[in-house]
Amino acid sequence: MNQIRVGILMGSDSDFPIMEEAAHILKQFGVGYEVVVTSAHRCPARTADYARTARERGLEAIIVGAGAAAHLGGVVAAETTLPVIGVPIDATSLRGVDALYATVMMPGGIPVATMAIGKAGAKNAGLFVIAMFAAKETDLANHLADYRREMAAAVEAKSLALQNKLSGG
Ligand code: RP5
Repeated sequence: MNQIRVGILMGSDSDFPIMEEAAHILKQFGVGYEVVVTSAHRCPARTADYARTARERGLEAIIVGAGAAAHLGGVVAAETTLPVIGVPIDATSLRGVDALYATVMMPGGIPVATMAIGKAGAKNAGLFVIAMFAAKETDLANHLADYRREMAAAVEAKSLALQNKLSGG
């Protein structure tokens, strides 16, 4: 197992089907991570303790997913100087817009880098961490450039396939 560099936190195990997208990216890039369920509301002391000790345990970034009354990212950011990336989750009748606002609208002084709602946001949280680490790590930077090239090639292939289908080819 790679050294654990990133914490992936979520307010409930019900967030995992979304947050596993971040884990998939970190795994793909060979960056070690841990997955932890902890809540800003249901277990505030455990959450604060995790954030306060994160740096001394060797973590370099924390990805946080939360849905209802999504304060987890902000609470974690308040307790650590590590970069915190927030993922709003669609967990209520407001379809995640509530979580987006709660996560993104931090008061000046305590930032949470907020991604899109849902799976795209979780995936991008993983990629954002890779981009941060890649600023100083050439292997990761090369891997990220390859990832982008493959993505572009996949779009081209899909376009060709669609054109062939439409032209009856
Ligand atoms: C939030 O409440 C969690 O992040 C989750 O998105 C939402 C619902 O949690 P459960 O009731 O499914 O445990 O704290």
